[in-house]
Amino acid sequence: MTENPSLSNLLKEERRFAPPVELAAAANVTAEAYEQAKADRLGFWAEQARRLTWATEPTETLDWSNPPFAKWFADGKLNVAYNCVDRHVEAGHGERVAIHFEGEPGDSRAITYAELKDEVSRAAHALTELGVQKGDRVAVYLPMIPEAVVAMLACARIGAAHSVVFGGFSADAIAARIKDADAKVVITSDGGYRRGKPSALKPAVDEAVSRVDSVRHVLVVQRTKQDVAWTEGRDVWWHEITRKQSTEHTPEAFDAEHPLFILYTSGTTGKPKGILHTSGGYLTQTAYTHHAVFDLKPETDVYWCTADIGWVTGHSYITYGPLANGATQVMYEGTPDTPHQGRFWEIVQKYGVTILYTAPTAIRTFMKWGDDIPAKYDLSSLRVLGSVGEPINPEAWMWYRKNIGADKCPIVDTWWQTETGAMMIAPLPGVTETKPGSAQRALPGIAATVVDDEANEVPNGGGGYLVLTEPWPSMLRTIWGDDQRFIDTYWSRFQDRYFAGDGAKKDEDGDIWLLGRVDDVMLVSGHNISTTEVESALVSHPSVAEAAVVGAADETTGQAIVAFVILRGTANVEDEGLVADLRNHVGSTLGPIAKPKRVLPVAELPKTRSGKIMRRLLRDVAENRELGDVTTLTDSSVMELIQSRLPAAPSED
Ligand code: 6R9
Repeated sequence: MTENPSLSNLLKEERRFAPPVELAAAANVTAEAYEQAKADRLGFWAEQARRLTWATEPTETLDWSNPPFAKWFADGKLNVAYNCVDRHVEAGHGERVAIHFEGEPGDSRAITYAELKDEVSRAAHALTELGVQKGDRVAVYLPMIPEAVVAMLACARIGAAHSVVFGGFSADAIAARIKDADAKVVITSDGGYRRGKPSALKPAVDEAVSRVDSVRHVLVVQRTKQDVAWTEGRDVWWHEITRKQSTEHTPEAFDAEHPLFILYTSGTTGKPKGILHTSGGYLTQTAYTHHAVFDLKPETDVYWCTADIGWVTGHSYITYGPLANGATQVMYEGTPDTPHQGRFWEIVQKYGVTILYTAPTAIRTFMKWGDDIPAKYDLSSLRVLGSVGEPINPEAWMWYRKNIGADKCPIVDTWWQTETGAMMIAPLPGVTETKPGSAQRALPGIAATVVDDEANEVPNGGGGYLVLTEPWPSMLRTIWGDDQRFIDTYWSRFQDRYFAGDGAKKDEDGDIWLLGRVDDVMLVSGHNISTTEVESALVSHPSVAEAAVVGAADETTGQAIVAFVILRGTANVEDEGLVADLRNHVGSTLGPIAKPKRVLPVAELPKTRSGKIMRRLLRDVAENRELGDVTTLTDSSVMELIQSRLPAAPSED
């Protein structure tokens, strides 16, 4: 982004949706919160911290004497697991369901808060018996089963930091993460159910553990009952060791800054970064944002976040935020199309889900599958819809609102990162007049803005880099074992500001629109064009369900826009006129500068396990290079499919 410092602002969106009157009248958080936080930001967070139960109440809110190393609520002490479980039982809610588990094969299990307390206590004793102590690290490699939540809370309860690794990553990835964190114990399972069949997990752990020295025990949950290799003395069945433990366990209070977990993000280069989160500030912000942004009413709502536990969204909005708030939630093990493409909506109907939190990649997939599928189910229980993970294209937003939200549910598009720990920019469902495709404004107590190359704030209507200008309670504290990398990665591009890596623009009202990673921005004839805007223009064409665009080296324009599109169920791939039509559609929506040079219909796009499109790989394809690292792809055969289509793909101009 050097030739022209600001990002072009091409897309105009005029649609507006007021909050539902009833929701606004009873909303957990009103517009006053913005005023209150603006007048006294630290006082505001101190008040939110009081939503938690502290063994020692903090007197100091923020210590920012050694930036960028923050300490929040430093003299307070608490136990995170106690806050997520025990205190609800003590308050008389032991019979409330904490987790409605729905297995992929159709088995289900309801776990009350009282039962969760017993299970977490037993698991905590079991970890202690295996030699895990306060300050140790435990790696977790599990499918989406309740034991994943129990394992995380058991670690928190005894003051050990967990490091959850996606149950789909390779032995290499597990080994690298175990090594970096020096984990003593790994918690895994025999396998899990995915796409209608049991898939094994333990073999990858066995291989990883054989390459590292730190692991003393592997604790194995029995899920599928498939055969497993067994190392005597090292491997321990979860059900055998937990069965003999007491359900009484006294939680110890730890410092607010005691490490809670490490979660690795892949990053574009080099070794994965171990993002470190601590206890008091993290739990304060995850609990507050879950209460505010979803308007959670724990007595009546049924909440469902479809994320995997191996993603930060699973940490903050399945385990910690919802449980700290005493929510009843659904947890689903499998994929949205097993055994049929209506599985999600069947689950919404079965449990009467009121709040649904999912990702744009899922929404675009549902669009592709067709409107008739959700239409077969009763979705009338829904009242708030959330989105996270990528910019949501306005057309996908509209589809979500109409086909899932019956044109009445507010949509909260939540921008945040593994590093931020909790939501940072999002509408409030009882306050904000929403705009399709915009995350809108920083939440109360959060300071975000958009700056140009020289760190000057851009005016309304301008585009540039998204930065956070004040520390926040759930911020990462460092990169595990590498303070210098923490400083270099996040705090050196702009002085005293956290740079998130994302491009963004402000509209005429000052609302924020995320424009994708700045590494992906395309430079076409001297204009910085965001991938998001071109993709959104393509998705606004009735034939397109999903699009990914990249800039490929071009002799005349510097870079040329290459678009990969997935067509909707009804569109015909062989339709000769369609490609020209799509190019013209983008030209008329955004202007001629944004017209893709090539449009390639494909069946699938390369995505990470959390559903983000990997444009880097598409750039390799578009520039006829050998593919870079594909290990974090959900399905590596996707790239072969795309490459095989290339020679035949029509090229324009
Ligand atoms: C929570 C999560 C972080 C990156 C982030 C941005 C993208 C997430 C978004 C969004 C636009 C949203 N992102 N939410 N972009 N609108 N609502 O996804 O964490 O996996 O660390 O990814 O995801 O690019 O920088 P993580």
